Amino acid sequence: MINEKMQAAFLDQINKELFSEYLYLSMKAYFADLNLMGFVNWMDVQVQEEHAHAMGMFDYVIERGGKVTLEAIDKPENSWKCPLDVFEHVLRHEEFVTSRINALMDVAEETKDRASLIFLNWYLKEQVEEEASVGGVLAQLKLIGDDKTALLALDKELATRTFVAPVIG
Ligand code: OFO
Repeated sequence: MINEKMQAAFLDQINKELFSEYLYLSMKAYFADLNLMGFVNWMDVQVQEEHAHAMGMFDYVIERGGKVTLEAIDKPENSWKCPLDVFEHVLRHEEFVTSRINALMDVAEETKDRASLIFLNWYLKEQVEEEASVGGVLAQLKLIGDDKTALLALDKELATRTFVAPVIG
């Protein structure tokens, strides 16, 4: 059975993953308003990934004999200066999430919950990929600057991203 401290840490992280889903949904709406449909698609995949991350933890807590209780989700930001501003926000947010996964691993170590430590390994690896993928788009946006043609080319590229349901754990 999962210990109380570990369960509380997971419940807090489920809330943060659901907030991530909400934040990226808000960013998706921002790009839809700009008619940048490739960026809309990229955010849509991100939304689905965050939902899967939250549900992975939700199912895990239950599987370990714990109880899931949900809290309110914070209101996400809904305006940004430009696509670069959005992706700077995404990277900051993903770095924050990485720090939270590390904090969960600290609790797992502290409470000698090895099953949770193994489970959280997947999330840590996922964060490495997330930061790399966001960093890639961010680097391209920095190169693009004010070049609208280049921005539309990137939009086309981002339209090809597809969601693959992750096998968590
Ligand atoms: Fe759940 O990885 Fe992004 O936030």
